Amino acid sequence: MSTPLPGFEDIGRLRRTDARRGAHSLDGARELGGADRPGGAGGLGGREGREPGRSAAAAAELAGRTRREVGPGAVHLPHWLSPAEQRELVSACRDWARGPVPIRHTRLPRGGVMSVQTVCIGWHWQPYAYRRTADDVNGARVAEFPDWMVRLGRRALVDAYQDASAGDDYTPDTALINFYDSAAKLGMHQDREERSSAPVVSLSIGDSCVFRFGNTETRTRPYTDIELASGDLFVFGGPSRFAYHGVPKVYPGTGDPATGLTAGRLNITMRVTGLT
Ligand code: MD3
Ligand code: FE
Repeated sequence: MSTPLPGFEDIGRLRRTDARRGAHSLDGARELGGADRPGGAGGLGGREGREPGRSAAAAAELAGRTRREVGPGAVHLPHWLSPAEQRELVSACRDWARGPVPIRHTRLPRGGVMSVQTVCIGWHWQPYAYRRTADDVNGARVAEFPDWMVRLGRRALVDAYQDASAGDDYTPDTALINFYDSAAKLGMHQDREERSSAPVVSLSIGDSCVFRFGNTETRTRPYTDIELASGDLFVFGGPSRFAYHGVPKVYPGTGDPATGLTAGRLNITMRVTGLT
């Protein structure tokens, strides 16, 4: 289970970008890519990695990848993150993967080990509770949850729910950063350790995967399988917040190395713990 971290192998050589204070470059996201987003002004494209003249929204439309409400309060917004935002997030996650709490395969209480590797910020999730220190790793206090990520989460709710005030009361205080190598999977589960029913914001970067969105009653059918690709946003609010979900498969080699991830899949989920 001691898989190296494909795409994260140069962790030790990267400078710490999260040490920067104040404005984060992800705050410039509206200028970088806002016009390409659903609900945006409808840009003429020109962003890297795409044919000139075709915006991300137009490309998504052609590929059948457009905003979709998968269940009540569950909204999938393909191509939400620009290539520049994806690179920034990969860089920030690489810094967090180094410490203060190193990324690791979470050990389960009954002896199992997760194939996914996880690092937490804000609060440390350890099956099945949140705490400030990573007592199952190195005992260190986790990195602070940055303000720029709060703002990113608010923007996610505005765009997903197409409501300019949807993010006003949203203050996520933890994120689980999951890294999937080509063999990693996540079984069907609910996220119930948070003492809040605020939405979960999920961002995917790197290889595509099958995301299985189930129901609130059982970990089995009925469920909907959705392909999540690099740059996709998924927001889980309302009744969908407590639905079973999982990741049965990653498609190796489908990510663009320009994100900074040469292999594997990165998923960031922001949450409100309701803890103080
Ligand atoms: C729906 N992560 O970290 S993201 C997790 O891709 C987790 O790494 C998956 O499930 C991943 O707990 C799925 C989508 C997601 C995350 C949290 C949810 C969907 C959710 C919580 C409630 C409902
Ligand atoms: Fe989950």
